[in-house]
Amino acid sequence: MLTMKDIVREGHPALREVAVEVSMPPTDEEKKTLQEMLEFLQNSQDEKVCAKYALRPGVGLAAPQLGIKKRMIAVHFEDDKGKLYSYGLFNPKIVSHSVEQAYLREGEGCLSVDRAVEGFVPRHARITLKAIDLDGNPVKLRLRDYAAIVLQHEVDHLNGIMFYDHINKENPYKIPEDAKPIH
Ligand code: UDB
Ligand code: ZN
Repeated sequence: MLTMKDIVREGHPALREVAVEVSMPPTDEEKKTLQEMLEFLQNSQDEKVCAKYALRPGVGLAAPQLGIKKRMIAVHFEDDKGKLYSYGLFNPKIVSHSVEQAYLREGEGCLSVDRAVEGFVPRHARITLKAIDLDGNPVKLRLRDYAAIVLQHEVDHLNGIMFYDHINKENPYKIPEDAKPIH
């Protein structure tokens, strides 16, 4: 199983590179890696497993965070309505997004960042994302608010972008234009 030791931290070059598309169909190894990424998130949210292996409770993970420069992400979380988003996704692509923005009141963190970084991270409030799921089926997800933010954070990792790249340098707590706070 994957643990925090498998996650690369700031300074690792994979976090700043553009990851390459996975050619379809994925290899067994690619599928296994993506499955393990999803399992890491599930384990990290299980109180017992989390404590035993000292995991940080994660809601999303991108392959570059394992030092793997491939376009694969996993997410596992519930939205405020209790709807579960649990996916391993190949080649996710944001095909459209709202003009309206959203940001987490608490700011963001990252499994690859071992320090607190203060400030609001402006994101699109709504996105439509296309990808191939773990079963090889094309999926089209319409996401809003928290779900949209998590998926944008993970897709950013595939493009070498860290959450703090989006924070206003002069005033980290400047409210982004046309943005609503989440949570
Ligand atoms: C996270 N977890 O996984 F509201 F049960 C963050 C970390 C960096 C704090 C571990 C998180 O937000 N957990 C969480 C939140 C809840 C309820 C709950 C658990 N990520 C994923 C990441 O780094 N992916 O690359 C950071 C998030 C910040 C905004 C979106 C992703
Ligand atoms: Zn991250």
